[in-house]
Amino acid sequence: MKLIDPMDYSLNPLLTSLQGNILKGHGREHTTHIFIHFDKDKIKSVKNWIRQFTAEYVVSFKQQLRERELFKRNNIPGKLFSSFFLTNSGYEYLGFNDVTSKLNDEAFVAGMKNRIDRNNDPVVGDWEKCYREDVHAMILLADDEKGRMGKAASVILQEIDAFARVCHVEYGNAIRNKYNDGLEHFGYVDGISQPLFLKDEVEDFHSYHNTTDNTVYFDPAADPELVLVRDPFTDDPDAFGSYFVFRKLEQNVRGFKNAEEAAGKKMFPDKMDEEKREIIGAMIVGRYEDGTPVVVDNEEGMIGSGKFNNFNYDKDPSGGRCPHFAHIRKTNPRHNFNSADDHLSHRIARRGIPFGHRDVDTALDPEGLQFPESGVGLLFMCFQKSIVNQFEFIQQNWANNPNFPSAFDPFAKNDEVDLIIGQPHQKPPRDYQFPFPYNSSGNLQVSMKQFVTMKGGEYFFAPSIPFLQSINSNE
Ligand code: N7H
Repeated sequence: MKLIDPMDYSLNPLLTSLQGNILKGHGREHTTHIFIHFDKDKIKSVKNWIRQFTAEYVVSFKQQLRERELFKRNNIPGKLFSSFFLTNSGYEYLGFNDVTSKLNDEAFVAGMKNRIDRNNDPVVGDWEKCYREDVHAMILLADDEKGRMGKAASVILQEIDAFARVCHVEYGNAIRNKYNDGLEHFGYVDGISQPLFLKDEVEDFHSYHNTTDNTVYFDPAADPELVLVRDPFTDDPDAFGSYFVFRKLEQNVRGFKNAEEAAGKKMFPDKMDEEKREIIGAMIVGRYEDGTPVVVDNEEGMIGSGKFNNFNYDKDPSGGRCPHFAHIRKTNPRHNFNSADDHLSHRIARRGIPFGHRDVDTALDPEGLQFPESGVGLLFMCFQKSIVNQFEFIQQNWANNPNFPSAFDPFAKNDEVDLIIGQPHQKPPRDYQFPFPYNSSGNLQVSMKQFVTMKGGEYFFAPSIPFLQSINSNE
């Protein structure tokens, strides 16, 4: 496969059979996630409903692209968006007993609860109660109009009631800065760096960054095969699906901000240098709040920062500008450290959205006193071809690993467990070496705890639309 050209008519069968949101985010402001367990002995009703739900609600990638075009040309906003996902036990419930040989991703087959050793997740007993249950399916609803989404959700919940139990419902809500860039709860622009599968998006990247042949430092173009899997449960050769990871990650915003402030005061004790203290958070994330990569600049405010992604770490091998523990450097090193392993193969298509409400904006409470310690965070979601080689690889081999990349490269100083998502074996705090910026040498050693707690989640597959339409209640 190559980059998708939406105007290439020969791709029509692929675009109509693929669910939306996989090759490009749906971009809606609000989401509802309904986790379902089907009732025993209701298989006929379940099968009928899945077919009906698909026809009425599930949005194909073709439809998503058509809505994108309407928005671009006539400013007409998209309608309610919906997708449908099944777990391994969901497939088994539906009577597909050969799932493990056909959808043979080891992680998907086992389910997230049985992979806590891989990801170093908290024990299942510490997950939110609802995530301890055996989930069969998840429905994603997304809309810019919250009321319309709510109405659809209540209709769906009523329908489901006849043959399933709703284990729980989660809600996501985008938060934005003054430039309208999407944020996460620590206050940083999120969703800037993604693998791009559409030809026009790759062209936009080059035009935005004004690249010439010699000035491409990062290539976001990705073969759709990075996230697509031939749907083994239909003969349709153009039917593809994708493995999907869902994780509820709670953020201790106050803890993060206080730690940033305390370390910032140590690095820049002079009150005159107060603004420079933000570099601590930038070194933890790898970007300033506005998106400016810390490897490129040591203060925020770079023009175009909220979309800037044309950089790599080649000129900073030791981590003197952007520490190796920085979240975006850990999760995408933009470099092959191990010649036997292509880092590009581990990329994921991230589709997360913040959850939980908070009243105080980061900029309005610099001391962080009113920030929440719990109840807010990220509904992390991503698509991939292999959960083992993509999400789990990033979590285990890179984020949780205090010796990545120094195990491969002795010049790589200051690596540690990722301070955003790392889940170390030893309980925190751990010592982090923050390099002194502005041409100074040496490091400030700071002991820091983790600020993100995994509350539960599951592994799913987003089946192709032809498969969902073919589920037959007579079989
Ligand atoms: Fe991350 N954060 O606020 O610190 N992430 N992330 N993430 N993340 C990124 O470049 C964040 C999580 C990746 O290509 C940005 O798009 C938070 C998980 C990858 O340069 C910010 C949480 C995993 C990238 C955050 C969280 C990843 C990335 C910068 C959880 C995978 C792209 C914006 C609460 C296992 C790296 C951007 C690249 C970027 C944050 C979770 C992976 C601000 C708060 C679980 C691959």
